[in-house]
Amino acid sequence: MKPKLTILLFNMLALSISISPTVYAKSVVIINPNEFQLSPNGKPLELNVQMKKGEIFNPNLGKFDEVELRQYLDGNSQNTENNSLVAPTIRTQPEAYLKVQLNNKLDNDECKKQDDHNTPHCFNNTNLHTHGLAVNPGYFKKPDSKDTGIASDNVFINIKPNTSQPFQFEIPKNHPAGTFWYHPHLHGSTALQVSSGMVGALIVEGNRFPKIDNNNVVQVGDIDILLKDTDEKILMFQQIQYNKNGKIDDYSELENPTSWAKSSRYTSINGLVLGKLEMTQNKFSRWRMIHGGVRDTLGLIIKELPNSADFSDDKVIQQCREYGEFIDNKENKDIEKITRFNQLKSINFNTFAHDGITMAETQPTKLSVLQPGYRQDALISFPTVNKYCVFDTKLNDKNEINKNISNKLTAQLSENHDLYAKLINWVDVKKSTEREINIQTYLANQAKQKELPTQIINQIAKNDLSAFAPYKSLENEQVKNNKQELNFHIGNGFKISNKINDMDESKAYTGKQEDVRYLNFKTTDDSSYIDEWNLTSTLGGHPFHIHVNPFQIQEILNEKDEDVSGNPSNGGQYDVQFNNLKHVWKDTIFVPKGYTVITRTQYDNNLLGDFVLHCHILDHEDQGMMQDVRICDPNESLEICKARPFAGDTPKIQHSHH
Ligand SMILES: [Cu+2]
Repeated sequence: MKPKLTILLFNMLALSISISPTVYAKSVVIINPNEFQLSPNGKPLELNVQMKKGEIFNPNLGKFDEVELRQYLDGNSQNTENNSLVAPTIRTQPEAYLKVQLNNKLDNDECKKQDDHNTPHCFNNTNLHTHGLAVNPGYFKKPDSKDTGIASDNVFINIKPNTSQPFQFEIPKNHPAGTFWYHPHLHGSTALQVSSGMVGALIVEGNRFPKIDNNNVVQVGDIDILLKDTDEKILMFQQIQYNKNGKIDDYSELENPTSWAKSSRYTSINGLVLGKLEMTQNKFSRWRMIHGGVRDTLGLIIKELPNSADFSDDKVIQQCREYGEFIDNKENKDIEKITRFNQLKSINFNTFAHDGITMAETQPTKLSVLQPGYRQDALISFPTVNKYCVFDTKLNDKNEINKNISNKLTAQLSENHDLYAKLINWVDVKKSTEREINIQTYLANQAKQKELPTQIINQIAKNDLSAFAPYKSLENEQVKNNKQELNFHIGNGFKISNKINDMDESKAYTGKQEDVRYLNFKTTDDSSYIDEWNLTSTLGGHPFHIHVNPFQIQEILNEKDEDVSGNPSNGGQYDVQFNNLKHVWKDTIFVPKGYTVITRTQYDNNLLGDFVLHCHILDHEDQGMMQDVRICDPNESLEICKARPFAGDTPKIQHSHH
């Protein structure tokens, strides 16, 4: 029997469309989440997991919904007033030992292990994953110690209610500075906990200056050097799910592709729906955007609301919604409203980092596509004191996790852009005397102030940020002969195959050692340790994520085998989602059905061990779209590497504590 999901995917049901809000949001200002204060005496951060009451604005009903959800809280904070449904930000730096004590204070619900571990279960058990950090995936343990040990980024441990677990993340000296995030990752309860808002920013802050010798950059620096005096917005996008009682207990509320869309809920930022973001005219802010939601694609676009400088908050929200949230589809096109929407001026995202990794250039873009797990860092400035609407526009179906089968408002805007525009938040711009400058001039000015070498200042002025891009390109490297292949498939479960475009040998997660994917072992036929991966999907689109080691995009081939990762203004093939990703480093990449995503990776030999790769639609992951991987010692053969027990079965000592 085919699962219900498959039937739903093929039955594009026409559901009724409703838009009749009479009351709009209270004016709520989006502020950065609270931050953990790092203890000077090296004591760990106290990260509590507990139920917490809060409220979320519901634009469809024009009222706040009372909720009670699993949340991360700062165990040392006296701030009980704060009811924002987002976890505190962790800020750390290269070479730091980030210590966290995770205290699971959820009720002991005496969960029983399911017969099938791919049936979601044990929603009060948890653990902790540092998404995107290149850190040890295992345990630290003193050889003479009898206790369980101190965990690093180990997603196999199970922290039960009323227990605590110490973590220590050793951030390597060469770790990139950037925007990462943390969330629970226990197979079975990941989606439900992340859907409750258990997501926090994890920022690695760098202070390294680029070094030059004989006009060559011999050591890259951190872009943070240039942005020390720049305003920073941490924007955690969440898709917080809850039932009519404001709770989330039943997994069936998550598990099919229509659930989020049908709920008509809005993506929140730092726990706020339709919040107000405060900016200053012509002053760049660094937006650290994190997609911490479970299952909705974001296509962000910022539009200027004409003559709106004196609008009240309510009027801004009302007007933004009128501009963007109109009913439109293939059968029923409202050309007038489409034209009106398109004529609104757009603001550029000057994106300079994907998934926390600084690129060799800033990329101006009007549309910022964020899939679950993605991060983007962008510099944004607003030229007028008008108000601005930030919309989530509807992309065409193959680029979206949720197909056009719900009462989400849709608008077919052009052949290439099957867009609709749902308001996410809006921007209030404070008047200033600053003059408008372009992004290259802004960054070059910052570099001058920091007294960087003239050569680097000149590079920055020409949009060359290679002095700040941490990884060397693998595009010209020799790769291993045996390519890594992976296919996502849905059919009698949520599955992965080790062959591209293959359904027959695809498997749901087994957790068995025989199904571990071994990487990085010594082979006789070549000397290269660089892996090339080919990623495909035979049903739906899935964000591929692998822990610990990021990868570099080489090519993204569409259904016609055209590479769409290039730049269309230099003759590249247009693609709404994948343009300009060629040779960009990421840790999560969307794989639509029919596409082939080709990446390269060089595993960090200081971070050997056992971890996972998976689909970042987290309810897919909980139901089996996950695979165990082991990074072998490059000096050992596959046979020797295979002989060691897998961490998922028996936690083992990875690394001695030092
Ligand atoms: Cu998936």
